[in-house]
Amino acid sequence: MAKRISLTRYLVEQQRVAGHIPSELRLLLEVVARACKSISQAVNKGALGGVLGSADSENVQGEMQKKLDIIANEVLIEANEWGGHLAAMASEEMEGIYVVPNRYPKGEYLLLFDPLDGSSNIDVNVSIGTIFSVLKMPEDDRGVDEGDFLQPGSHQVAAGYCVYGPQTTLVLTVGDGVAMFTLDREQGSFVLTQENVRIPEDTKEFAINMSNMRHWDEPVKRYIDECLQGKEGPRGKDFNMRWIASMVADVHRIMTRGGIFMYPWDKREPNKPGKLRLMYEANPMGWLIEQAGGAATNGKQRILDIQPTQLHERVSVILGSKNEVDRVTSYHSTL
Ligand code: AHM
Ligand code: MG
Repeated sequence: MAKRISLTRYLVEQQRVAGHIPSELRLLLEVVARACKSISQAVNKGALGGVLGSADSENVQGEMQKKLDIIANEVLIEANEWGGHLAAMASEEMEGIYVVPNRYPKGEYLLLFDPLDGSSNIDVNVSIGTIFSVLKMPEDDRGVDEGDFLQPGSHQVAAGYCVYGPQTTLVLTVGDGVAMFTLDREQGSFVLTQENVRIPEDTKEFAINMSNMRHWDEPVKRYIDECLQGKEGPRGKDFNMRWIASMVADVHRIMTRGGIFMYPWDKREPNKPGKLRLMYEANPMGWLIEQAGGAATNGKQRILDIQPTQLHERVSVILGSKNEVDRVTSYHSTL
């Protein structure tokens, strides 16, 4: 029987053999994975756990929160605040940063998360997930504040997501490629199921919310229009479309078989740069995609090079198979 490699062993080897991560970061990632296991359990219980439905509150973005959004946020905070690895946390569901209380030791890392991405899919039993990103405190910084989080995605030291679908799968990078772990529910542990994930450079599958078509900018319209023309059009091949409306699930499909995902800027709210959040969604996903050989841009610039100016900043997102992302990006410079 093939040897099973647990997440713990994988991380220990990343630390000891490969020298990629310090022990503090390894422990932090173990805690995040443990929190994801608890969230997975709550998600699985669904109506039996009384966790479905709205919470009658709004988050900082003015979106209605679901009960599970709040539960997942609390699970991540409670799991991570006492371990001594973190200085502070930031979440899509909290207005300001959460500084580790003085009663606990403080570490040198900053954790950012979207506790439950794809909230609109919770009640209809479609895959949802947790997205996380880890940064280091700037050197010689004495007290932690919001400004410490405003680092470009290229500064991330770890990033990942956990998708709660037919299987619970944790996908992780510490800058040495992408590894996938599947939750073994009987054993209660994540087991390595794929290493060195590679996204094919070409694809015949795109993911975008087509109902927004009339609001798109010209470059995105041109790209999708060419895909829709199929074999008879300039691309000379037929394209397939998928849109799950959970970024985690759409990105997971791309990690598995390639594709391009877009949530571009559109004219509905011209002053907003997009729907998705740079720090909790685009940066961690962008780094994972790049680590698997794909690309991630906002149409004009590599996502990971964007200097954030606000914690809850939004961004236009185009990511996935490299040649397709390069094509859409080139349309932005020629139109
Ligand atoms: P959320 O973080 O509030 O769940 O919103 C982000 C989600 C993404 O997961 C998904 O790609 C997108 O919103 C779907 O948006 P739409 O419903 O406009 O298609
Ligand atoms: Mg989200």
